[in-house]
Amino acid sequence: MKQRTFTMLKPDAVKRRLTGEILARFEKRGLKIVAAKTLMISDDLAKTHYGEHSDKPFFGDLISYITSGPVFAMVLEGDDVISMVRKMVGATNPKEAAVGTIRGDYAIDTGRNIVHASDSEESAEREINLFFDESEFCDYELPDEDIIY
Ligand code: RTP
Ligand code: MG
Repeated sequence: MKQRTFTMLKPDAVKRRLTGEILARFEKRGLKIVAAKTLMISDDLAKTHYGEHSDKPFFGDLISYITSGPVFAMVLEGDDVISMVRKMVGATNPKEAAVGTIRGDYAIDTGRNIVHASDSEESAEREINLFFDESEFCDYELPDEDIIY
């Protein structure tokens, strides 16, 4: 089932120059980047994006962290891409994330866990619409799609 998911490299990933390396993982897996941009997240956008955590004790730190520098936001497309990217990202606490996952390979601290990915179809639709306009999407065929699928 072809899906789209919202994925974001957090400020620590961008500052540590890991953008290319992490993008390469998604590309090599066969996922298609259909929209992407670097941006500074405003306080309002951060609070809306992470609204489900507004009553958690870590909410303030989470908002400060995600607005502390540029993020690299993207929409990835592929079969069952929502759960696939969550698996590639790994557990929220990088210390518990499996080696081979992005968090398991590049991060140590839950508060600096370098990547976000939508956790459900509802989240994906909400987050994609929050970060991207229709005009920012590219509709194209990859030449090796018949090899990957
Ligand atoms: P994300 O939304 O960023 O992809 O992360 P996630 O689904 O794996 O985890 P979630 O429960 O949605 O939490 C969002 C972010 O809040 C921070 N967090 N800190 N100190 C804590 O116990 C704690 N729990 C969560 C993390 O940065 C997490 O990515
Ligand atoms: Mg989450």
